[in-house]
Amino acid sequence: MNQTPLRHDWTTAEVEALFDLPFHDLLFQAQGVHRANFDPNEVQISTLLNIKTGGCAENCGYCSQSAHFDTGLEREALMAVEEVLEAARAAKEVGAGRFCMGAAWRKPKQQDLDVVIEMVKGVKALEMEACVTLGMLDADQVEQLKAAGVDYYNHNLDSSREYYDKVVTTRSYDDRLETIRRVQQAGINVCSGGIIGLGESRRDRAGMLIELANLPEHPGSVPINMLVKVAGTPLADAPDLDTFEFIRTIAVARIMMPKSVVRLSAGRESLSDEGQALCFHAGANSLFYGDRLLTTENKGTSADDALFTRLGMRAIPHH
Ligand code: SAM
Ligand code: DTB
Ligand code: SF4
Repeated sequence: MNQTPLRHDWTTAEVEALFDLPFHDLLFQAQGVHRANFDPNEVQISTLLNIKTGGCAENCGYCSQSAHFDTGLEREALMAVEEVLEAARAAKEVGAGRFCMGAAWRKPKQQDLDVVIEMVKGVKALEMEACVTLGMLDADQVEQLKAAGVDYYNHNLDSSREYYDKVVTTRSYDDRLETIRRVQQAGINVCSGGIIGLGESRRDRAGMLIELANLPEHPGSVPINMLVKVAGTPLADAPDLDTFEFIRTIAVARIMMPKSVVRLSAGRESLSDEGQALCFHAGANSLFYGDRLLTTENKGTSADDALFTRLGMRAIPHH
């Protein structure tokens, strides 16, 4: 296989030039990078579970779970360990290699972290990869998660530094980067990406990908979410995003971070099968498998299986 050099010095002009390419030139380049680094007919599948729902202190303008907006979502306490492990077993049964647990917290409290650690240990005992997303972490919390065997920590940058305070004001971009750095330094794989369709510009999309690629290490997983518009949130009426722009973003992420797994994440409900196929062609090679994301609907597993068959793709537990 070709060794694509990993770069951490992308400039805005270069990345904007990628976005500006004719669509097929961009996809051709992305597919070339993809093939040099991955089997293009394989897709990794992860299953997601919201282990603690709603009531979050942060004000992320897209989120159904923020306590700042009335989205009609009912708050739920942290789930019981056994209930979570039952869901993990079911996910393993359908072939998921990674079990991702999300909690609507700004930062976990110690008593809650103790419970999450039991969940992580239980998932590891099933021989699955364990991923958690719990908000910001201090160094001690990162160490506890590392010791429990967490494989991935999800913490998205979500947008560019410049656009960030249009979306959330209860934390800063640097808070976000700091947690990511701590996680990386502890040797936990980072899963970090963002949301497209927040009303940001192409320059913001480029800026976000540059921040991700210019981290000391490229995140192992890069989830690219399309905004799911949630009634009651400030972004409920965000302008519709051109699907081609979403696909372009995946392609540019693939070119910039050639060895990272790029996950076609939220928003698949509003993509056609053809749209999803173009996302795979652009270099996406992972998705969330299951009927729900955290609080919103996802494509069902039988629809995904049918699509994989039609495209001659294989679902694999991990890369
Ligand atoms: N509270 C933690 C945090 O913010 O890091 C973990 C859970 S949070 C819901 C995880 C990610 O889900 C967010 O960073 C965002 O990228 C994504 N997300 C949340 N709501 C979304 C929506 N309506 N549309 C698309 N992505 C969304
Ligand atoms: C990520 O980037 N996307 C996932 C996962 N990481 C945690 C979450 C998507 C959430 C979509 C909105 C919802 O279901 O509430
Ligand atoms: Fe809370 Fe995460 Fe939702 Fe922001 S995205 S409101 S931090 S659950």
